[in-house]
Amino acid sequence: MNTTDVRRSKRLSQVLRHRPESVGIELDPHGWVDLPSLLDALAAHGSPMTRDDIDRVVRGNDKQRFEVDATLDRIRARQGHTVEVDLDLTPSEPPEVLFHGTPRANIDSILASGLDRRRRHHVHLSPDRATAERVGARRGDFVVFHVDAATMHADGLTFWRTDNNVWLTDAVPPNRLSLDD
Ligand code: HQG
Repeated sequence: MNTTDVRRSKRLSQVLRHRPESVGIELDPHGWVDLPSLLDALAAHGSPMTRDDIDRVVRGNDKQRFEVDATLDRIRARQGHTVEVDLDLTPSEPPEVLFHGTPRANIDSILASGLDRRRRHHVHLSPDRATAERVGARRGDFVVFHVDAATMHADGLTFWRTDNNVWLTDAVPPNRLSLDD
């Protein structure tokens, strides 16, 4: 994606996950907004985009962050919201181990109290180490935790997998975490 499309993608993330009111729209209870209204709202608030721009950003997105429903001509973010939405995710059985990349400065706090969801709806976990490294590296020096998802699942804790292969859970207790060597 070129830098203009990256900027468009970030603007869409901000509107569809965090601040729909910044362009005067509301998401429906499942996070959707119809595309003509979104285009009008973006244009009215200084971020004009064409339908082609949106389609290109959705298709070219490195993490497939957005989902377009062609039948109803609407769009939503697949996950990562801070506004209240119900994504209708189906609980799934996780792989034995999941991964979480985080700034090195968080180690002590995470080992003491586990992972919590902070401002998001869920704790986000990665299916492989390389993805967790990319998540951690967003904020500089990082570490990767292994999450004993199999035991958590056996303990009755729920996991959901998004369509773009992010694993979500409510919290990870400290005794189910270990630091990668
Ligand atoms: C940390 C991006 C101290 C947690 C990424 C993380 C991901 C604690 C930060 C997705 C803690 C929250 C999510 C505790 C959690 N003590 N620190 N007890 N519990 N934390 O951004 O997982 O580009 O909300 O380790 O690629 O970093 O937006 O979560 O460092 O997939 O699509 O609190 O966001 O995807 O940070 O990232 P975030 P995250 P997008």
